[in-house]
Amino acid sequence: MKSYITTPIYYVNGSPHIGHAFTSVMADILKRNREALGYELMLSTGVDEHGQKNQEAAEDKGMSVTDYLDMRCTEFRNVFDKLDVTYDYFVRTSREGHKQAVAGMEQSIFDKDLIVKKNYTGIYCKGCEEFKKESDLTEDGQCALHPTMKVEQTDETNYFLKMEPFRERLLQHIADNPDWIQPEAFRNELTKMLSEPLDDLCISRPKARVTLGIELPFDQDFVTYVWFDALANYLTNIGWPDDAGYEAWWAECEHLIGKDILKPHGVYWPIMLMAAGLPLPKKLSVHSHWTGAGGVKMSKSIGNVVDPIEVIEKLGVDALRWYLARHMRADSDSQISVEFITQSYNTELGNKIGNLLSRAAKFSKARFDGKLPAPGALTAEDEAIRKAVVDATTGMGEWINLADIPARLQAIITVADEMNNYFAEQAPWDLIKNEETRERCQTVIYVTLDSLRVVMEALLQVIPGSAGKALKMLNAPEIATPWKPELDRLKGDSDLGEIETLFPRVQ
Ligand code: ME8
Repeated sequence: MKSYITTPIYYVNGSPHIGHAFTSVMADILKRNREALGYELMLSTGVDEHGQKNQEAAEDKGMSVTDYLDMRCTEFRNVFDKLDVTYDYFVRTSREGHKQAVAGMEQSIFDKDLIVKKNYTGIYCKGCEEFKKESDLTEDGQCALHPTMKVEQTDETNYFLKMEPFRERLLQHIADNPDWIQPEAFRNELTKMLSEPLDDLCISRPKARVTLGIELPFDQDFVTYVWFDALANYLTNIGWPDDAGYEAWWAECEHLIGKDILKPHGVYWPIMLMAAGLPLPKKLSVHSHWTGAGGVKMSKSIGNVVDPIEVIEKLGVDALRWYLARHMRADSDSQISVEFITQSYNTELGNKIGNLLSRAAKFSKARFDGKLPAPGALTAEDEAIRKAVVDATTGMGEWINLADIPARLQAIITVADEMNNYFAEQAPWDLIKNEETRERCQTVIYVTLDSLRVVMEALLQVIPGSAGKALKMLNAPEIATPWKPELDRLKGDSDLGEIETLFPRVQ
């Protein structure tokens, strides 16, 4: 069983930001989920190195294009490493093999007479790297997504891919495969985009304007349009066209994308694939955006930008991973700020999970000779909390869709509340005082720590560093694959590891 998960490849005209961190972390969570289920995984993430805005960013820094791209590439890799994103393949579109494969794809489509050369007059947004229609622009004539970048009037001869011959077929594919694009709101949006005839897609840029790109195989005065080049990464990463192994991965490919790039992934890419005679990806999982507090777009001038590295340095990587996973919404925007992240870290991870672990584990070590005691007979309360923990974590042992992530974590937080109530009600600190209730105390401690072990095993998919540490403290055995919540895997009367505070409180 294979699963191939992709993230967008990010433009390198600036440093990696929270949006980039987000999609790659979600991809990593889905990867860890599939791995827990026993799948063989391929996760690709990386950078989109061509196009006009990257070229201009290098010029602005006064660097050679190659040095600039290398610098940014290292920066993105470092951030993903710090985020514990376990990518299997880091994409660079400047790679020679990628460039040759893209040119091959273009030539094959050209040979089918699906690419035409013509003059085009229109408006170009460098931010989107796309031609715009008047109707796409704001009242003052700018791109709604990149209002400060200033659209440009262009009058150029270019090469265009015919799109309209494939529109009906794509609509049919969406109708026949209702899960092909999720969530539903974006399926509807895509269907709407496809409800009217499609303009031909400009797939070239004259070298007179843009040099940073892949030369067209059939006309050396042009480079390939950055989107045509970038989208093809999903195939070239897995060895298309030469490596026979690519087909098995491609058949299981799921793209994770933000709503801003729905059109390239929902319209251009499937049509490019159809034109090249290739099958479509298995799935397109779309998410909405993060905004600053109050729903305001993040911007340097407002000062509400959340920098992933600053958050990691202040609160640790798992505070960030947790917030992103727990508070994301696939079909509506969500808000993020350092304050919100701190709050969710302190109250959810710290108070509800970390504290219970350190209280119960420290108590156990202090009162039972450094050990986890063996349980006695279980009461109805013990059985109830154990069942609740299994129920709440079962979802992490099943296939998770991007949009499901927050609900699965909400279930864990709810059960953590119940575990805290159980612990408070059973009051092991009272039970230890009498010889007659000592065994009952052992049982409560065992049930609490074994339940926490189940929770931590489930959380390995989301906050692997902290959950791994917790499992070490508990001296838990290796987890089995496929994973599912299983009780009583901690051995009674066994040594506990060193207990540290998992989520130290941050003001
Ligand atoms: O579009 N909230 O690159 P890009 C959540 N190179 N996610 C966000 C976000 C936000 N506020 N802002 C950005 C490109 N993202 C192309 C892609 S793929 C073949 C080529 C994330 O650097 C989200 O995943 O503009 C979005 O789709 C992506 O970053 C855009 O990154």
